[in-house]
Order: sequence, then structure tokens, then C-alpha cells
Amino acid sequence: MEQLDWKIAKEYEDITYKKCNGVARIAFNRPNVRNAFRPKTTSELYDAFYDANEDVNIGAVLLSAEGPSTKDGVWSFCSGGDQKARGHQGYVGEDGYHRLNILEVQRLIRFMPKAVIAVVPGWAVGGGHSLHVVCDLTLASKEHAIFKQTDADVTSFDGGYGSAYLAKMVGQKKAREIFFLGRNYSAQEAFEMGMVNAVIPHNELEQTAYEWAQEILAKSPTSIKMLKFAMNLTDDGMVGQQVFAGEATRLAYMTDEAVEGRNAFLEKRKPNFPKKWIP
Ligand code: S0N
Repeated sequence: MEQLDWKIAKEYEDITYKKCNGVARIAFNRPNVRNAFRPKTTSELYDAFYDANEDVNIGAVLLSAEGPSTKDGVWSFCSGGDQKARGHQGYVGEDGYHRLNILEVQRLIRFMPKAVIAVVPGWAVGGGHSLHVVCDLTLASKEHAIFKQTDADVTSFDGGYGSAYLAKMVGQKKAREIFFLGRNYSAQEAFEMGMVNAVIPHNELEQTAYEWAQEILAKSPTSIKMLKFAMNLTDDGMVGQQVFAGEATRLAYMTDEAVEGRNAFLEKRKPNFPKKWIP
């Protein structure tokens, strides 16, 4: 097995963030509360994802979790919003204000032009379940991963990707069962439903995730980006079109026409575009 040289990219309190050979690994690090996220966690996640997005040497991101809990040895991916950080109007940050910023993290995962793989070593619950749904791929621990939706138990629910997009993934009936009944599903059951790509022996999970990321890195970066945006487009409305079309504009910049258009403006003359209308 290849020995991996993960380098710490930045120190945080609630997450860890490392990079190795074009792969970024962002991991929840609150295992004693089943990796629940508080506003500080979501700010740190946003910061790390933003960095991974901006770093041109990173082509794929693993969203994983540290563990197990030192209290009882239980593994978790994420148990969603920290119920102890919930005030009257939502989750309260250190500054006393209520925020819903996990949705900003979801959007960054969704719209970044790089593959994001959820690496689920244990419980994926509530907003933690929604995060795996929004990732491009999910790999789950055969022995320890459990998928569960408790949003309707605690009146803290995701009416966006976590539920509506899940329904596109597993079908309407199954998604309603997941949310309305809040049952536990094993990695194998989640795989059979179509919301997990592979069930992996626990001690091989991280290495396998890294290898999947490396397989993706071997592909054409533009193709991966355009395919991700194309697959998102039909579910993301005008924003999906905006994201996809932004890349079309970027490609258009690379044509002779774009060079002529810019030069003509700068030289204060009419543009003389190449007269080719290629069908
Ligand atoms: C994960 C569960 C099923 C694990 O059960 P288990 O193994 O029996 O462990 P416990 O003994 O229950 O827990 C161990 C310790 O961890 C603490 N803990 C666990 N989860 C949380 C949590 N989410 N918040 C705070 N603490 C948590 C326990 O308290 C316990 O601590 P000690 O040892 O001190 O007693 C089980 O733990 C469970 O069901 N957890 C709660 C899951 C849950 O309901 N999560 C919230 C669901 N909703 C969301 O996540 C909404 C997300 C969201 O933020 C959002 C989404 C869309 C739009 C807006 C928002 C928004 O920002 O509001």
C-alpha cells in the first residue's frame, strides 16, 4: 500500500485539513458529539472548501471525519447541526448571532468544479446525511456507517438538496420513508438505494477514497468540471445554467474571436471576426 504524505494545509479547531498529491482531505473533528457541526465548524468548513476550490493543484476533495469517539469508540461522519448550539432562532455563533451557514457549505460543494467525495466512517445523520447527499460520490464503511434522517425529530430540517435532491437520487417513496420514519440504514442498504457508490471495509476506507480521487485526477480536468456542472444543471435552475454557462464563456475567451473582440476594443476599431460559421 502506498505510504501517503498528508501535509496539514491549515490548523482549525473543529475540523482537520490536509493535502496530498492533488487531493484535499477535510474532516470533521468533534467525534465525541458524533461530529455535530456548530457555527464555528461550518465557518471552518467553508474556509477549507474555499481554499481547496482556489488551489489549482487540488483536483478532488474528500469530506471525511476523524474518530472514533474517545468516550465510547463509536465512529461518525457527522450528526448534523449541534443541538446544544441551537438558540431560539437557529444555531448561535460565538458572536451571539444565529446563522444557517451549512447551506453555504453545501453550495460550495455543489458548485465547485472539482469532485467531492463523502467518506462516511460511521453515523451520517440529519445535516450530516444531507452533506453526503450533496457530495458527488459517497463511500461508506461496511462495518460502521449508518445513514439516518432525524430532521423531523428535532424540527431542524433541510428542504433543499438534503431532501428534494435525495428524492431524485433514491426515488420519491424511499426519500419520504427516510425522512418521515427516520430509520437507520446500513451502508449496504444505502448502496442498494443508490445513495452510496461503494461499501468498503472500514480499515480500507480512507485509502480507497484516496485511490478513487487519484482515478478522477487522471481524467481531463475540463471534462470532469463540465460533466459535474452538466449533471447539476437540470436540478439547479438558472443558477445551474449560470455555473455551466460561465465555463462556456471561459472556453470562448480562448478563441481567436475573443482575442479579436478584445483587441478591437482596445485599439478603438471595429472588430474583424474570423468569417467562419462552423456548424
Ligand atoms: C447520531 C445519533 C443517532 C447517534 O446516537 P448514539 O450513538 O446513541 O449517540 P448519542 O449518545 O446520542 O450521542 C453521543 C454524544 O454526542 C452528542 N450528540 C450527538 N449528536 C449531536 C448533535 N447533533 N448535536 C449535539 N450533540 C450531539 C450527544 O448529545 C452525546 O453527548 P453526551 O455524551 O455528552 O451525552 C444521535 O446522537 C442523534 O440522533 N443525534 C442528533 C441528530 C440530529 O437530530 N441532528 C440535527 C438534525 N438537523 C440538522 O442537522 C439540520 C441541519 C441544518 O443545520 C440545516 C439544514 C438545512 C437548513 C438549515 C439548517 C440550519 O443551519 O439550521
